[in-house]
Amino acid sequence: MDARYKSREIERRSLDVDGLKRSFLEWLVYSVGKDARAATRRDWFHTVALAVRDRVVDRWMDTTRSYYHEDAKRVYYLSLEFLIGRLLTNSLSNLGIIEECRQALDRLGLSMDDVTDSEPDAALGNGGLGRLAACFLDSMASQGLPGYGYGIRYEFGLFEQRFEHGWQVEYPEQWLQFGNPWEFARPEVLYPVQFYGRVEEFRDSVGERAYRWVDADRVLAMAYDTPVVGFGGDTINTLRLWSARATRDFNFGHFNDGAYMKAVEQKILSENLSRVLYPNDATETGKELRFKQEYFFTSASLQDILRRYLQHHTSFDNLPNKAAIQLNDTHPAIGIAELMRLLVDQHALRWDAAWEITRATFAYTNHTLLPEALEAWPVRMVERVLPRHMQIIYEINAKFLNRSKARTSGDNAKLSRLSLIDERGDRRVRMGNLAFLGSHKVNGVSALHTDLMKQTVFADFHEEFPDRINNKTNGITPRRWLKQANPALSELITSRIGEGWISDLEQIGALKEKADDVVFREEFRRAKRKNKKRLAAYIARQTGEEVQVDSIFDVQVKRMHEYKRQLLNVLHTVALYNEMRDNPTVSWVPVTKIFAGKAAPSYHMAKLIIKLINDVAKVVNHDPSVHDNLKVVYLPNYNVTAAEIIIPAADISEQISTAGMEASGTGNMKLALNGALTIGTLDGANVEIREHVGPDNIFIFGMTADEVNDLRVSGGFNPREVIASNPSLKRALDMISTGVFSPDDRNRYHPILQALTDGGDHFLVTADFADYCRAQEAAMQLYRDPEEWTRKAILNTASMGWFSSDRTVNEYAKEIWDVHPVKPTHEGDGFRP
Ligand code: F58
Repeated sequence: MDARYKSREIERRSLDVDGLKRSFLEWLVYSVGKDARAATRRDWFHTVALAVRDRVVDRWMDTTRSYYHEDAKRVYYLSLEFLIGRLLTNSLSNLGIIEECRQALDRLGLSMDDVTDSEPDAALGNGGLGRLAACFLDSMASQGLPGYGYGIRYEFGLFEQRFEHGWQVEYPEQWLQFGNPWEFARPEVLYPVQFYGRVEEFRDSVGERAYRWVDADRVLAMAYDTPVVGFGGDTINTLRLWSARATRDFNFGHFNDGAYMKAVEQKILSENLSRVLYPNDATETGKELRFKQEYFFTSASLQDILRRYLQHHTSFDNLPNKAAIQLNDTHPAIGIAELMRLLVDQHALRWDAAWEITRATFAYTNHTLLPEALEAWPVRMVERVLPRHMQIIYEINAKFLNRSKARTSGDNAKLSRLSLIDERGDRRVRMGNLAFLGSHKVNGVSALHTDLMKQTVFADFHEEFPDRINNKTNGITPRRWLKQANPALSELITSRIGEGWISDLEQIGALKEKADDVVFREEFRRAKRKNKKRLAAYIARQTGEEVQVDSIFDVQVKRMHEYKRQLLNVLHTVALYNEMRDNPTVSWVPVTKIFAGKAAPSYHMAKLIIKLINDVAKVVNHDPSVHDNLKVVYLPNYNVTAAEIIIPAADISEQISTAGMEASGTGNMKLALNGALTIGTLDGANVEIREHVGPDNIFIFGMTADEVNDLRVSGGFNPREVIASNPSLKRALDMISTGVFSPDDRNRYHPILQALTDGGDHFLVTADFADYCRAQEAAMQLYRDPEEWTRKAILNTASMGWFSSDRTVNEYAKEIWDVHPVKPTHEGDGFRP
């Protein structure tokens, strides 16, 4: 090879400061096309990202090649959402070259923060479900597991949230506007995906009845690949996202007639499939487009998986030994019918053989018990959009119900609950039932949630298939949520116990003994204070509000939903405000209530609660009689990037959902790992967090899931009585209902009051209020004793080792996927970070 090329090759891989600097200059000029004097921050971000990407490409190919050569069993994580956030710091951190990069930029007169802050946040998800998928990608790569993510490359991610007069207003999130340096477009990786049309019956070569799907519309799915850098840079996995392309760019007939609009109409319509992420959380829109999105990415992914499998194999018998497909919720569950179609219609397998292969290949994770969030598509729509799949679903159902009939000794009510079709009213396909039946394993995401699955949504299925449901408590990646988001605390931890915790979070347990070390406590507090200062500056920039760094940072950040009970928190805020005003001579512990989170655009009650919090903030923050002892802020546009600033700064973590309703929660884990003390109900993974951190180091309050259930079964309770008997609650509600916080519109909050009284207070806000206030009071008292507070905070951090997503994916790998780590062979680049 020409020596000049050779040296450039080496340059591309160089990880030292000089090599990085030279690469940056080269990339800036030759790829971004800018002179250093004219380059904007964004240009520098693109430059650095492209140079970093160079450093992963060889290792990425090595990884892919190793999987191929070993014909390793792969796991395919199918998810309609990947909430990845920014990738620059993450890639640098996992490659172990943050400092080198900082210095290289420094030599160019640039600040690393300016460069990293120019990266848009990739928000291809709504909340916990999407972020879990992103944490799993990081963990699979860091564990050396052959894992692929498959999803949609949405042109618009989750909407940008702004506040106008305190109301949430949505704006499009144009994350791709300036290009995405991390992705590789693969115009040659293209699969047809069909919709509509009809099914034709015919006789195959041996005279058997067979079917083909004809006269369908076609869209193409084109791949975009993003390398997923594992910690240490040894394994680089792939996230493959599909983008919709029209089959014909122009209809020339129309175009020649001068009907330009008509000519491009078809193109725009088919490409709408990957246009926008549905922003709904918990309630399904029932939109045909959403259903088509699900099928679009699932079909393309399955075609790609089968193509890869067929490179090494001629029969499908081995598919379950070479591919595990994990369904992240029911969004890709149509894949069960699709794989049956591919195997039976396209590859001429017999039904029973195909069904066995399908079931052995798929596994399904459930993320919610809320009935309104369980997907059920109208039969009429499925029939129209995917006629062959509807037939297949009927066939699966008929065979299953026939078999069950004998076993249930004709219990018709049970059979109708087991059916894939909900026959009540408008007939619907129950995607949860399809996912259950077509999978060999079904899991919940916390111990409590898995138990409740067995008792509620899947009780009948659990009776039929007692070994199928298992639990996989969620986890979070310590790389992003501690090392990267909280450098102050990470460095302190590493200085005491070494850096083993980054890839083996259980090692963080060694900090437990440091909880009694005064010097360590002091340093732990210093790290927290640094993070609080950073957050205070962020709050000032975002909201104009000045908050006291030494106040309690009481944080509730998550999607806005009634079951998550931000309302309970704001009611406590009003009650505390009243107490402070009533007792001005008491020396109050200053409190800053910090909220963030988006509401689904059509979820009116959630939006009204956001407005209430903003209205309360306006009054409280400007009332001199509380002497700045109470501040309320609602940070706009919560996303992964904001979370990385907020979470490390929290003193208190609010995890206050109505017991039984939050499947797991993962924010609860991030906050506790960063040394926040939890105020929470015994819901989701809070139960397990309590077991790990110990009951003395967490503030538990409220009704248990069993108590909630008993209360509901016995016909509910009378919230009016509860309100009448609690003067502080009554006063807070009276203030809200009489317009103290909404003088411009006194009736604004009637729907909230209504829901809490006549509506029966479904989420038990009033029922849990008194105990919540007690827990808050206990936390405030403890905060007066900084040593004791810090001791408990350290114990929280030190006890969260088990909640690493490395542990979670290893459990999936062993107990569901049967996949094993593969060590890639790297061809002579000498790279060892
Ligand atoms: C969340 N679900 C659960 N759904 O609410 C949370 O408890 C759990 O920790 C997390 O999954 C991970 O297991 C969630 O985020 C969604 O965002 C769906 C998006 C699509 C529409 C329905 C809700």
